[in-house]
Amino acid sequence: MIIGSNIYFYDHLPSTNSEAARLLKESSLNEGAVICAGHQSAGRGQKDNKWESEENKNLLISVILFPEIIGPEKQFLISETISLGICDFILRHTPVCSIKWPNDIYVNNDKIAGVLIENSIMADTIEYSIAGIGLNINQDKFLSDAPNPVSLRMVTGVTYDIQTCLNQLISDLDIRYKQLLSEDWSKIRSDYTSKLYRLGTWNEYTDQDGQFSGRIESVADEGRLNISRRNGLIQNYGFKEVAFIP
Ligand code: BT5
Repeated sequence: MIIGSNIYFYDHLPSTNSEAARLLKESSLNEGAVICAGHQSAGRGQKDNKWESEENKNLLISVILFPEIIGPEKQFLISETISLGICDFILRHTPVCSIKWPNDIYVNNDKIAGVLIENSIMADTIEYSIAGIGLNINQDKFLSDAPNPVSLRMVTGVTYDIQTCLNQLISDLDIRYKQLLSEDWSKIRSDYTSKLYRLGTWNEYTDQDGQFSGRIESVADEGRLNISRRNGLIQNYGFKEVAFIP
């Protein structure tokens, strides 16, 4: 086992990703170390976004990776690998799970988990990658302005043992990470594509030119999203260049 080789538990932290970065600077951490918190006072999403989580109800973890064989130009593979591991975990408990590009995890039209990957890039290599995961397990009420949160308990009606869920998630992430290390990248890419939220169906989006009707076709190697238009043209988008209209 690589992921979960060491697990560090904290009752409270500002953010597991921030703590992981601090520990990486101060001490040596093994690859696969997992920083885990019962509560975060400053859980982070992309840019200035925040992550809401009621104390001891959910999974809040950061995984330390040293993915030496992945060059910076292939870093989206790390996102794909982590998203797939989370999906594998959710699919143990409920039959539907998809990945809203680039790395929100959905059950039906609701967000059950978010991923914040922070890579440190030195010259031509990824020095380390911190994969932060917030996964809603037993929370029933969300108090932030999150538009569509959902938890596993809200989906299935079951109350889960958080420690058991952590062990299952770690095991599922470990399997996917080994797939990445064995350079089974076409499998990772095809599994990721096949799980894309809204793949192959017509939906509404907005880009810098306004609203349009589009169909998600695929994700390019570097992680850009290919969306076709009614006129047959395919356009590709980077992160934040296109928004999904509910
Ligand atoms: C994410 O960002 O979805 C990545 C969240 C990663 C959180 C984990 S927790 C452990 C680790 N340590 C950290 O400090 N962070 C990571 P983004 O795509 O920017 O989405 C954030 C948005 O999701 C917010 O602005 C809300 O709209 C919504 N949101 C917040 N909390 C949510 C929740 N619990 N469930 C569903 N949606 C939520």
